[in-house]
Amino acid sequence: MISKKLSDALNEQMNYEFASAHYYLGMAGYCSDQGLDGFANFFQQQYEEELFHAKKLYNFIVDMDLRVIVDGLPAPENYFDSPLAVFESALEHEQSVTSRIYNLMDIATSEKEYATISFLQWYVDEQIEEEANMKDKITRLERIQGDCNALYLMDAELAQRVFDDSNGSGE
Ligand code: OFO
Repeated sequence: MISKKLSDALNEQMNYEFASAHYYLGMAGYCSDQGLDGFANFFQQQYEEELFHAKKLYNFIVDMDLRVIVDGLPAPENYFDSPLAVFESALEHEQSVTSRIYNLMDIATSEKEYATISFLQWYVDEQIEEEANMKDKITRLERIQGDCNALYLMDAELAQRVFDDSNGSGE
């Protein structure tokens, strides 16, 4: 029987994933406003990916016969100083998600809830890709600096990103 503490923590993470989607939509809006439609697409696909993460948690909570409790969404950031600042903020956000997943895993492990541990392992693995993806964009933007041609080439590349909901990946 899953404890109330673990059930609450799973709901909290589900709500955090919905908030993450909202957060990335704010970034997409900023990028569109800057004329960077490829960057905007990257964050729109990230929005879809976060909804997938949230709904995966929703389904698990239901499957475990627990109660889903949907919370309100905090207002996301809508203004940034540059595309680099957007990705720095995204990386910081993903690092906070990783730490939350680890805390959740600690609770499940301490309660010997093996089904939840197995379920959460997917998120542990996913966070490696989430952080690496943001770090890669930061490295490239630091190299680009004020080079507009390189920025638009990167924009064209990011326009190709498509979220694949068959496996939850959007590389
Ligand atoms: Fe759901 O991993 Fe990003 O936030």
